[in-house]
Amino acid sequence: MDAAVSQRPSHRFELTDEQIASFHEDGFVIVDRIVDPGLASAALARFEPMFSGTFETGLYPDEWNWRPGRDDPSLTRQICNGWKSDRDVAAVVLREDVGQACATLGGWPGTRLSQDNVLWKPPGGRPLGFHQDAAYDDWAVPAEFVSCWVALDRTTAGGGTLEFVAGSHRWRSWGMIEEFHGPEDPERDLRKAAELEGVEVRKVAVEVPPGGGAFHSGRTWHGSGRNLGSAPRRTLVAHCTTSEARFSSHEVGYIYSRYKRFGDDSMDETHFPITWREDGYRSPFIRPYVDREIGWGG
Ligand SMILES: O=C(O)CCC(=O)C(=O)O
Repeated sequence: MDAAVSQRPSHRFELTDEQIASFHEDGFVIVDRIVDPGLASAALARFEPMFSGTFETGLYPDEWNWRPGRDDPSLTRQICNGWKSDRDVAAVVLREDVGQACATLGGWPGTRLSQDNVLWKPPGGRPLGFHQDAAYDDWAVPAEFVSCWVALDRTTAGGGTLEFVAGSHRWRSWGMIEEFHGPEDPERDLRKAAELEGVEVRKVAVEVPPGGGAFHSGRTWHGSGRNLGSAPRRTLVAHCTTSEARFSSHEVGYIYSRYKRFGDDSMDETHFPITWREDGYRSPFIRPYVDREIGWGG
């Protein structure tokens, strides 16, 4: 597919009132189509080269958590901020309509991308522990997320898809879980949190076609089980926060606080781009970058 054409999909995602109400009720909403399947398959084609270290823009991603030959093949492979390394990933996670939807759900004047995740759970791939995203974001103020999870393959309950715990966005904050990557018991912290709340866990699996997915709150418990199917489960996630977010003046995130300047708590749009704002603003580099008119930092 011509990359430049792939950046201009016909479909523009918009939330319905029912979807917004459902997000506030359950802490998530599942959607059959967020991006064009063509955009999803262009991003999918980048997984092999990225995980084996071929990065289209020349820049390494912020986190590259699985490499062939080095890491356990049964782990779920993860790259964070793949958008800096690859424009087909950027074309999904920097979308204006995704930014607008996250701002609507978060009640924000605009959206900033905090990080993306490029996730690849192979057949037999191990779980990701159930957690709340907000626990991983205390280096920012407010530590608030709305995330857009986009399936690039068809997802099924047995295929290790994402699962949400309905209503868990109303539970207390838990903090980081004991084991995130490949735990034997992915629900260990979740069970303790539910016991503290005195509630039953009601899990809902995200089963969607390529290009479909879900939006969830940073407070909603979620995770995923082993991939018992014969097909890989590959996903992009845009973890979004408010356009007003700033760095915490006292909490240091061991990766993302590297982008904080001394004596300045503002977030640089080069690393935390504004994808949509109610006054029409969007970080100016996004369009020419995604359309390949400029390279990284151009
Ligand atoms: O896709 C998964 O299994 C987990 C994704 C996740 O943790 C997230 O989207 O925040």
